[in-house]
Amino acid sequence: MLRRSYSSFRSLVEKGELVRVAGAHDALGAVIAQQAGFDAVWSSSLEVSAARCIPDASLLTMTEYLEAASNMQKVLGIPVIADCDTGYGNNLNVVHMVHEYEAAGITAICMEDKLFPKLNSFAGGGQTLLSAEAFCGKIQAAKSAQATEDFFVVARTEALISHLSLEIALERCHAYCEAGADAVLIHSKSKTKDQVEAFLSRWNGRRPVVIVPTTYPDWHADDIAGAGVSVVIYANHGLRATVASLRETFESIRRRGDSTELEDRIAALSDVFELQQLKTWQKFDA
Ligand code: SPV
Ligand code: MG
Repeated sequence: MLRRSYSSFRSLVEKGELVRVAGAHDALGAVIAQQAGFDAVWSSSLEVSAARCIPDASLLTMTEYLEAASNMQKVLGIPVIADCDTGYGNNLNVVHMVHEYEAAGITAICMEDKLFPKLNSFAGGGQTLLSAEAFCGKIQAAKSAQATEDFFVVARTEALISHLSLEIALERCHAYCEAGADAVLIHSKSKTKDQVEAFLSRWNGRRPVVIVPTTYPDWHADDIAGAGVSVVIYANHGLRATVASLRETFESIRRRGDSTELEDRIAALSDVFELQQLKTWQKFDA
């Protein structure tokens, strides 16, 4: 079967177990994440823009991000959650975005409360946020635009990233839930889990919480689940692994003048053919 059916992101969250998500920028990375046993794939703005060697700074258009997410979803048997940055404009852009993503079979999106154009959370010192009121308007626009009950909207606050207080982060997230968000993402660039743990200890639990433990990588998934997190996103590990592996591979071939040293460490072509579902395709030619 070339196209696989998949459950919605909402149905995963509603199971009540920690949903583990891996970031990707293309179908290949997404399928490898699925093979590793991840529950869903994060179509990451950082990864998608890095794959083009341009900054994660609202440079690509909605259509380009949608194409990346859709290319992943087409070959997956697990749902994609699409990183939709700030929603690509105002409330009208958000409505258009939800129409387009939902029509492409994407069952979950995430929007963040930065001002357009945004910059990646780990680049620069923290940005000015959109007012909570205006971001609530975007959430309402997104929720009113969805065609199916299942469509899932994650509201992400960058309050802690922008050095605002825990109180403000909590206040914003509570307001986003009032506006209809299906979950909140509390992002942090702290070197420890403490900030996020403090948030969780004061969260009212009305909606699931999503985290992205890039800068606090030592928090084990079991403990993350125990702390009350519903979704954990390993947002950029695939991209970073790709960079390291390509570099090692190309440098070795250049240095040695042949590729024998690498042959055991790089994927066999048969592995690549399997990822391409070559045998299934060949049946059409039988
Ligand atoms: C992404 O992966 O694009 C994210 C997460 O939004 S972060 O890079 O931490 O901003
Ligand atoms: Mg992003």
